[in-house]
Amino acid sequence: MKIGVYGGTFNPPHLGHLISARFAMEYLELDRLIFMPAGDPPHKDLPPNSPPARRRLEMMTLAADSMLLPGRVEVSDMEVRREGKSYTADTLEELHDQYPEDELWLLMGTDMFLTLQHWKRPEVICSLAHLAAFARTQADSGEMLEIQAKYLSETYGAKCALIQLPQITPVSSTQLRELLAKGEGRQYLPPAVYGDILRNGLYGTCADLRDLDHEDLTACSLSMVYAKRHAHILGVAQTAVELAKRWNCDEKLAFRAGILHDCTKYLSLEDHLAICEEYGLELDEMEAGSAKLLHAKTGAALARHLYGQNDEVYWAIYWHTTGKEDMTPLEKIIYLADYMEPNRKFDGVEELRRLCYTDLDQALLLGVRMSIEDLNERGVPIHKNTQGAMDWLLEHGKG
Ligand code: DGI
Ligand code: FE
Ligand code: FE
Repeated sequence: MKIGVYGGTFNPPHLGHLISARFAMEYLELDRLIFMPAGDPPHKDLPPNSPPARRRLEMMTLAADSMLLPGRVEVSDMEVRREGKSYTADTLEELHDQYPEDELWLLMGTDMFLTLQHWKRPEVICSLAHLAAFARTQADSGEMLEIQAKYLSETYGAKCALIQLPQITPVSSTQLRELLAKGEGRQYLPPAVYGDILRNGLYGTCADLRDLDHEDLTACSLSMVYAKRHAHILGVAQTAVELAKRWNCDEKLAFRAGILHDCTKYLSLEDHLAICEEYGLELDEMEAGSAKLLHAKTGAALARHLYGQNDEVYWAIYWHTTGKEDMTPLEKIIYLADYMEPNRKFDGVEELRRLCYTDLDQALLLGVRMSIEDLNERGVPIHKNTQGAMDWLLEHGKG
């Protein structure tokens, strides 16, 4: 197996890293790629406003996840865990012990490649891994790299690949930190990384989370969930806006409820219960044991208390999983957008989409009915509010 090892401070990780990683994976035909954030980089001091290593590791984890290559791309905490300076030779020894049969490729930028002989134990590095250097600018591609490759090969028996990147993202982490402090630069970051930076006030950003524009609110929400759910969340927000237009509801509120509706989807039951406790949410027995049911309530709580959303948004999120009797138009819209946004695929979804634009209550009835059938088939107990939604629609002649 060919394994790429991409080290760096990732302070912060940005699109340039991801583009070069993806390109290297194809170019070198790597089976796997391991991002390796440095704990304490030996070659440079981190600037004073740098977040701690654990936070850089978390940002890198969000960035790697956004590549949507689960099983192929991972982030290692090996250097963050290790005491003292993060020497690449130590890391490669550890990786070699872990993967004795595999071919390791060390990926790095030009500047690193050109100084490799000054690193600690370059002979160890070159014996345990092949080297791949990214040429960052056109000028890089020239003679210097060739000369260095020849030198490393003659001196240490290194095998080198020079990778000319087709598309250079015109930003460095240094520039990016400056931009972030001025409230700029989000276009250079995976949205989830940008959201993480905002939520934690990193790099001098001091966004008021209770007053974010839609783009920043989106970034924050996406930073709270795995990337495999991003398309769904964006789909719900977009669909909710379209339904709001159709049914004369507030499009902005629809967007915000849609974008935040699943923000707590991947919290543990323990974390859900802690949020419920903090905000005084009352739970029945079924809810208290089900993270699946609780994410609607905790999502609503964070929308209100963390992101400053109003009651309409709060309740639309609160009821999005079960529904309830006598729902408001916005509650119906979020429930239905969640059900039939463009990424949802199941028998009958077309019929449900059509009904959403012709008769909201008929659509709701169909949605609740399908939901109950599905839960019954899977042997999952029906929550009283799900049943309440159904009974109310039938009693009020919507059937
Ligand atoms: O969060 P999503 O996956 O986008 O969708 P959702 O908020 O509708 O959540 C779906 C999950 O909620 C699904 O795993 C089943 C669960 N659920 C929905 N209604 C009920 C329910 N679970 C129980 N026990 N009872 C319900 O009435
Ligand atoms: Fe949900
Ligand atoms: Fe959802």
